Amino acid sequence: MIFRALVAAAALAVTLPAMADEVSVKMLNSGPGGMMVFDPAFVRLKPGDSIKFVPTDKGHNVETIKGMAPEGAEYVKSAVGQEAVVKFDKEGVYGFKCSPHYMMGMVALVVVGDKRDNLEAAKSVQHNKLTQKRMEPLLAQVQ
Ligand SMILES: [Cu+2]
Repeated sequence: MIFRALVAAAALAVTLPAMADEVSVKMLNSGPGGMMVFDPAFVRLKPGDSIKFVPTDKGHNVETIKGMAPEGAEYVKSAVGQEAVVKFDKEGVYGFKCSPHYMMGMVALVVVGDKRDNLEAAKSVQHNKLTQKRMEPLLAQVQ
């Protein structure tokens, strides 16, 4: 009896496709991390998952930080004030900024899958002092 149930469960696990998830990240003038923030600012994903960047407050966008994306990843730059859905197929570490508020430390970090090939490269990217202060604890969450 138990054996049959286990076989059935195993067959189900194999035949069900891995479900892709979509995570919402709000873009805010003021949030848990202070002024001008992505919320959450740190997101962990499986390959194939997406993030919907929601301009809850207008005047924000999302853009790839140069040097903070896995090789072959698509460069992202959304229009200010517009919702943007970004799909993540390449494993690795992704840094994002809001173009108008990068200097104010509006950054986010996304980790996809288990590969960390570009982590050291991402860590070596230079930001201004305020942005660096926000980026460091995000990078510290990558494992
Ligand atoms: Cu912004």
